Amino acid sequence: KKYNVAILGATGAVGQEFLNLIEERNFPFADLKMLASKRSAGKKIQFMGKEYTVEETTENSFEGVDIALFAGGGASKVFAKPAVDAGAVVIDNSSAFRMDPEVPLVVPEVNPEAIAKHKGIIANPNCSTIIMLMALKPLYDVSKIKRVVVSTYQAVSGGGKEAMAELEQQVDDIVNGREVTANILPGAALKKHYQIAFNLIPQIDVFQDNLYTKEEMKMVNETKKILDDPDIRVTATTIRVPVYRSHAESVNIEFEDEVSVEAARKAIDAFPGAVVNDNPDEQEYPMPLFTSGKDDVEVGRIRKDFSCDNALNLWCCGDQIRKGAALNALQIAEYMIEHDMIKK
Ligand code: 11C
Repeated sequence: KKYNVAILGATGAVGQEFLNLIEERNFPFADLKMLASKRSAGKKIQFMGKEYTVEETTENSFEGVDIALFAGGGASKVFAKPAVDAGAVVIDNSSAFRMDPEVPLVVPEVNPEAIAKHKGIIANPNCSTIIMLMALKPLYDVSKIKRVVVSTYQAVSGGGKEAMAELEQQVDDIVNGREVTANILPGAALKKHYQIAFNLIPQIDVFQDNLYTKEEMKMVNETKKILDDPDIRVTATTIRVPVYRSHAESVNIEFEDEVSVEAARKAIDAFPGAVVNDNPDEQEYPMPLFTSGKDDVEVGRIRKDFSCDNALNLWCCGDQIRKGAALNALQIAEYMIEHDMIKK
């Protein structure tokens, strides 16, 4: 069977990665629609030997579409309902529906069973949540997790291709002695912008009343929903770093029972989509430079937390645009196809 697919946000970083992955994974598409905002309408995209013209998204864009892959952003809220009404399954990478109790929030290796409860929309979690959960779930299956303390080192790709271009431009300006400007990070819509090149920005997304950022609270709330564990305690500090496309995270995990380093390594290595890269004798550990462009989330620096009973520290890295966004969404679609869950 082949499916009619629409990509909303086809010209952005996640949209382009959808295309790479569709080709690479031999995704069974029949017709492919490239949708974007009015600004990008008319652009040409070459894909698998064919030229596609980007169309402006309207409420009528989804007639005959079986699977609508939404790359994220504000358009999701506007077009999810029209797409579902037209009969498409929407796999949405934005934060618009993630905490909606009617909408499954899915990492296919972690909670695929949630997909069956969908009513047209399935939400893709935030990238830093996905990457952390790829390391946490195999450990959770060894012993229930009581508490997680996470600090993230997030690539500029999370801010879209404009943020990636901004980092590149700033580095070029600095090394060539030109004046540096900042217009995108920490967020295009925010009132102040800071240089990311040779800097760190301790703000991802907007601040909430509780003094955490929205990104930090996504990690807290989405983790509870995906693990179906309202009692798991999570606290997060999310930082933007001058790295192109892989997010890295330092994670402290407190378990109900003791989990040895060996047991943790074994569980993570046996988990699909996660690999252990942890060999201190050889100075081997995950690094964003080497996980970029790859599908697997790498986990290393696994060690006992001597300051707390039943606790481990680890470090994980994963490509934000792949497993953190487009790959996870496409895997949801593949799971649904495999289980004959897409109406034709
Ligand atoms: C970042 N995590 O790194 C964000 C990007 O809720 O899907 C993705 C935002 C989201 O900036």
